[in-house]
Amino acid sequence: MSALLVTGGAGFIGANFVHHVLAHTEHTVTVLDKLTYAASAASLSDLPTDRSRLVVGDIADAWLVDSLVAEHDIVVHFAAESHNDNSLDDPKPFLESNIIGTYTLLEAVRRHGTRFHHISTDEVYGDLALDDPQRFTEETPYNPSSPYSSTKAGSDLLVRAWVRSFGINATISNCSNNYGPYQHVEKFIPRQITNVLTGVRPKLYGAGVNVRDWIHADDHSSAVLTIVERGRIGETYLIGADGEKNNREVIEMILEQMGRPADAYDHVTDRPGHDLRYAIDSTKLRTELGWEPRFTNFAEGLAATIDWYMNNRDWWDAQKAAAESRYAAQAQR
Ligand code: NAD
Ligand code: TDX
Repeated sequence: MSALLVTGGAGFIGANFVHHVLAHTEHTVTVLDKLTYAASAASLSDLPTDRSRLVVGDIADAWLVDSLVAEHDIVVHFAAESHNDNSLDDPKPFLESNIIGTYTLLEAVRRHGTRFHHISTDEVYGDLALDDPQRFTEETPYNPSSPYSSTKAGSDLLVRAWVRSFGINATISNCSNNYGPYQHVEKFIPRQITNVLTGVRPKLYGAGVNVRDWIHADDHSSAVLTIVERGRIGETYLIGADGEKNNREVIEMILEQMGRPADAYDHVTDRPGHDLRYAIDSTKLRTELGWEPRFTNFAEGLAATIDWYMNNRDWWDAQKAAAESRYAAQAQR
């Protein structure tokens, strides 16, 4: 049994991870989260209070971070500004949270000798051509495209440098696109589901040929827990579940599953610098640590996700209007 400090645990993937850890282990969990627009304390409202608590605060607050790290065995670091479109509009919070915030945590785990796991993204590798037979591996050179992905790449490199220079006990994982419950409605899949539920036509950027490699957030959680428990210190593990789909296919699946005509969507202005394709080769994680995804049927995982948004309108109603007004201010997307 360990005491986990989970940064960003009131966000999408962090909340799924906290639920996963409390359901499948004896660990206790402290969430450190600034509760930005992307967070939802409601995602944590049904947790056992004897094994979990929420501390509202900033990962860039060195005093707070030091005192919390001192009380915990393991830090699992999800907190970040996470949305590419917002990073094109205003990059500064991405530097503050993703770079300075990660630096602040690294200095604290260095002082206290604490085990640290850093959550990152496949976007640090840039993008692939549609017909490229290669997928990203742990050896792929970094080539990020957006302000968001460049700050995540920077944070990964800080972790690697702190491992090599100061010998901290850290691992890194880079995962592909997640879907599932508790995802903010600014993101592609919940945006389209909630568009349909509010009588708005789904919005596809450009031609919609861009490919994302989808993984259910619960599979991301089980992979992170596996790496936290058995990963080799200093190593990077790629997490993916062989879920490549282009955006048009996904929008058509959502419309069909929600009983609408498959072509009842609009093409809107493309994202500047829009990455074409992501694809993960997760052989290292599977062979070295024996991890396997559980949600291997995307249509079933998507149907369960649609059900979750249909049954939890209170969770997303307030964030929907705010997210759409941000989009309205960003080049008609
Ligand atoms: P999210 O935006 O839903 O949640 C991020 C959380 O971090 C929020 O609760 C927010 O309040 C918190 N946060 C942000 N800045 C903070 C700060 N300075 N101090 C304390 N808390 C702060 O993001 P997500 O989609 O859950 O992503 C979580 C992590 O996983 C990120 O590091 C992201 O880069 C990574 N990731 C995401 C995906 C994906 O598909 N969403 C895929 C791969 C990796
Ligand atoms: O309305 C939309 N229409 C659309 O076509 C939105 C919001 C998105 N898209 C497209 C853009 C992307 O090709 O859908 C795809 C997915 O978009 P996002 O949900 O914004 O995700 P993406 O940019 O791929 O990044 C996500 O995966 C990697 C997460 O937001 C990142 O945090 C993670 O690192």
